[in-house]
Amino acid sequence: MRLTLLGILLGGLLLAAACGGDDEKTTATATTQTTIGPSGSPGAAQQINVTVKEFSVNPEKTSAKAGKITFNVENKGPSQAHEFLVFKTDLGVDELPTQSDGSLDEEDPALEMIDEITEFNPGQKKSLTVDLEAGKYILACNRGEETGGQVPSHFAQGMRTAFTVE
Ligand SMILES: [Cu+2]
Repeated sequence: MRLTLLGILLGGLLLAAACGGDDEKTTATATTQTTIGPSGSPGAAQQINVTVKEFSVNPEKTSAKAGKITFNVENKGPSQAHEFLVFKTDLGVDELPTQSDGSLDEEDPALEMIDEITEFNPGQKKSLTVDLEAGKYILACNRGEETGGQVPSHFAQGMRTAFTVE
């Protein structure tokens, strides 16, 4: 009964959004999110501090509850810029697909790219908020640093760690 009513309500909102002008559309969208959003305080993300450095990715916790998660990532260097990638995959942290230089093959279908913080310098802090469903994830840096014509991958040198969402 309640589901049916909800369906009618949502249908009405969608209809209103489709027929209305921009103002009405905005209102309808906000109402819908309030109705069907996750329980608990909306918008409150779990905060997880992470440090990245040469060469590791170190979250203060290796698991979180499904929903919004904010990774507060600090680059502790000491000397190199790092990035922060969030991938969803069923593969273990040591069985991930790599390219010939040892870097993570980000295009592999076994990986689902969620989001990233692009390269940032030692001493800097950046935050990334993602909405994660239950599953297995990888937190990684996949930067290469040119050295004598080679590009040793940060990923290959250990900048990867498993993260579980329950
Ligand atoms: Cu790195």
